[in-house]
Amino acid sequence: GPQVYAAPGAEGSVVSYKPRYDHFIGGRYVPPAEGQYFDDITPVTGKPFTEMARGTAKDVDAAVEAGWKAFPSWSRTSPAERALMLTRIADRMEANLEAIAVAETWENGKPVRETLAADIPLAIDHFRYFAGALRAQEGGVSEIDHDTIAYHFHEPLGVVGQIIPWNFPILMATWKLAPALAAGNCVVLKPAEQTPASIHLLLDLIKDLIPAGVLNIVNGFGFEAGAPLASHPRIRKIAFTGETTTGRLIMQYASENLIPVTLELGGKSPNIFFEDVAREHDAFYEKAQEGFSFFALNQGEVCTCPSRALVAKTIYDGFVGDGVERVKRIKQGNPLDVSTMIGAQASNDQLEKILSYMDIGTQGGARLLTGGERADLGGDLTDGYYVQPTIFEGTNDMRIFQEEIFGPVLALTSFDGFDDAISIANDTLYGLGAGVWSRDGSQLYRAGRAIEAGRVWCNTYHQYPAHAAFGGYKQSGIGRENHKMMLDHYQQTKNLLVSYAEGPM
Ligand code: TXE
Repeated sequence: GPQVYAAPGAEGSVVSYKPRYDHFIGGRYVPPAEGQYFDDITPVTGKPFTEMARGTAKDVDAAVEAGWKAFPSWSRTSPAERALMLTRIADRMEANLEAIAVAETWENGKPVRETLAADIPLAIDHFRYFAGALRAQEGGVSEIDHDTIAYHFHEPLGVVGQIIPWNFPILMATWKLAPALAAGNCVVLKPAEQTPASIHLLLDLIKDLIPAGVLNIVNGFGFEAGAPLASHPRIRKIAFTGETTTGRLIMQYASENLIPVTLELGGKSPNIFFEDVAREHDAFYEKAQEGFSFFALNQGEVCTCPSRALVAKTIYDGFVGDGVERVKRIKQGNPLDVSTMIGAQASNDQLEKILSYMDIGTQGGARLLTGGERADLGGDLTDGYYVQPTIFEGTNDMRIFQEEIFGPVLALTSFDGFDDAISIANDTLYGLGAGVWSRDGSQLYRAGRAIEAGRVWCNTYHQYPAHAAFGGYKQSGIGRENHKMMLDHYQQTKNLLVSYAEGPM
């Protein structure tokens, strides 16, 4: 590929958008019932580039209806047939990798080197993984007595609702779509209002592979389109990724209909560096330094962002000094340039939220070690939403250590011994991710088991393979994503209890 991809709309771009996108319902594009559209803005330049149908309850009704119409025949397809569809989707995505990656970058502001190497390949693999997992799934048979048998079948739930965020638009859609479709459900998906376009670009590439009504997409805002979906009396499950406060609402809506909910919510993940990390300045030390700088990956807009670093007191000055130098070298620039390492925040709201936390940090008594401001990259990028990677030093009781900022802002502190590290790590409402770094396997194990989080990376960070379970403890959520266990989240168990006895019971 080129060094700098052409911006969509410019000559030579691998992406071309339609001027407007409608909802996708029952296998075709349908204009919004209320006739309203809203602008989709690229964070790269801060300018609108296409417009989206603004969904309301009427559109959601039509989409749920279309799902139920498709469900009887879709739910009776064989696992082999559904797995084949998923692998075909994966193949189609792979053949169009560059276009999807550039679209995702344009939509979200993240560097194209990541969308090319991580976001889109991970999404592709996710479809392949669930195709395989489905083929390998088995039911159960047990003997109640010699003439009586209990069969356990997996059955799909029906039409399910899925509401996704803007930080990994395609990957988050894939995490929800692949298991739901594999399991034989029909889906109504609502993309985040900040980032709907890349999902529509993907849809255009794959829609001929999916039977009409099996996948329906309603665009729009949280209260206008998301709430009617999550509270719709005819959906059988709601899956949500977003803010913890919104997650509470989703659970309330779902309680009206008594449907299952999976929630993937916020985090304030600790990244712990034990003393022995700095024993030598070798390749392992470099790897740990890289792990320290990962708070800025994806501009910090990751639910598992290692946004709190805990460094052993005895190595603090040297390790942090090296870490700050490394963070200063993170190359910020045009997200479409393949050498860029940090791009733009996804929206103006997010930019403002992050900048407000710079003040909250300073006013709360934290010490700024690097960054702390909006980055002006000049030219077309001047109005884009760029923030410098930032490190604050302070204590775990400060707001910047307790509240999810969702930006490239690290809250850094020290600890004195193993127990202190664990107690600081667990002193949070959240429990999504964590990192532990040590040369001592037993220390890693003990720390990993003691931290209250659904995913603890040991001597690594920010890896998201399809076959490792992902999800939150405490207020970070309910349920899991990834891993074949997800099929269970999208299925119910049918038990047939059969008597083969020929005589009386
Ligand atoms: O989230 P929302 P926002 C965190 C992060 C970020 C903050 C705010 O800290 O700064 O949340 O982001 C839909 N009924 N995370 O406001 O509102 C909405 O349209 C139904 C962490 O964007 O939770 C979008 O599709 N749906 C996070 C989705 O919910 C509703 C990822 C997420 O939006 C709704 C994103 C309602 N009442 C933000 N209100 C993570 N953990 O990965 C909103 N939505």
